[in-house]
Amino acid sequence: MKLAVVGATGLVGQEVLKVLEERNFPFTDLYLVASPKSVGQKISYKGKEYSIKGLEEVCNLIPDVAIFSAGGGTSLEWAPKFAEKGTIVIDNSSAWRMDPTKKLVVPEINGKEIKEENKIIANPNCSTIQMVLALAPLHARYKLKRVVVSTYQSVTGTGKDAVQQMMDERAGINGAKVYPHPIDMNALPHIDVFQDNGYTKEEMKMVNETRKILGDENIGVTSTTVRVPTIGGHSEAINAEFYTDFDLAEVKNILSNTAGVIVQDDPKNNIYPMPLYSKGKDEVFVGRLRRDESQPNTLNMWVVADNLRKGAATNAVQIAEYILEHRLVNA
Ligand code: 2RA
Repeated sequence: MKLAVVGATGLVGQEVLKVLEERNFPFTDLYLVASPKSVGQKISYKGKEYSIKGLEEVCNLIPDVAIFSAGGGTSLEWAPKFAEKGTIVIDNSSAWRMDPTKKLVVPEINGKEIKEENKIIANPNCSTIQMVLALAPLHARYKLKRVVVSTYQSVTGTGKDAVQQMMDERAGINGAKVYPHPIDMNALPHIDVFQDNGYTKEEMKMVNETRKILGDENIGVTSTTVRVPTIGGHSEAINAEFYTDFDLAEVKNILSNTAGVIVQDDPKNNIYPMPLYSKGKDEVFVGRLRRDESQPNTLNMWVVADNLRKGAATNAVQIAEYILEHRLVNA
């Protein structure tokens, strides 16, 4: 099995390498790809040095699987070229997510949708992944009617320069500028670009991707996404209305028995999920479970996950593991 990691020097690419190492992902060859200015530089993986290569060179080496975390433009141009040669591309960008011919996969929810002919598989947006992982088992039991979500998203979701901007501001240095406003000691209700309907692209990702992954176009979803000066992960306040009523103890039990979800819900002892403690973890943490007392069949919860892990790298590696386990790759 020949594996390529495209965008190997970025925050997500670096996390992909960590996850591959931790999970002892089985490959015979590893090709690391980054922008032309990084070609020839070395990256160490499990004590071995790998030289960074260019896209064309690695495309011609025909890896069995390529995990792309290099932005939408690179994916739009190069994923089809890799796929044409027979490589399965697992793509972290938003380029292919809403393409009706492409699967949008969270393996625990809809891994079964992946078929041998799917050569480009889309990894959902980070804020969507953690939300749907918590909602999917509740949707299966009580059927979702409407979701209202507000996010508190880590600067790591923007990339290295955004982390630098926050750190520079904290140190009083006039340095990196990624956001249109200061981010430290601030909250920006602005993630990705604004659309004609007044929502940001990030907000519409949460609407459209949720419906596609859960396979139900009738679920109402509305979202406000906010960047906050945190690093460990994204947090979400989710208000979920169901068609049927639920028992809170049963909700807790369902979530506690959901693969990839950890319930941290003991408010009397100040136990609830926090981004500081989700950093480097693969699970999605759920807490503050309570009834919305303003209307029937409605649940409030607080969901936190490391956006670079389950929100990106871990989910992508899990897709690669799924296609290996189910022999959907000719390696
Ligand atoms: C963010 N959702 O946090 C993005 C990263 N894919 O900005």
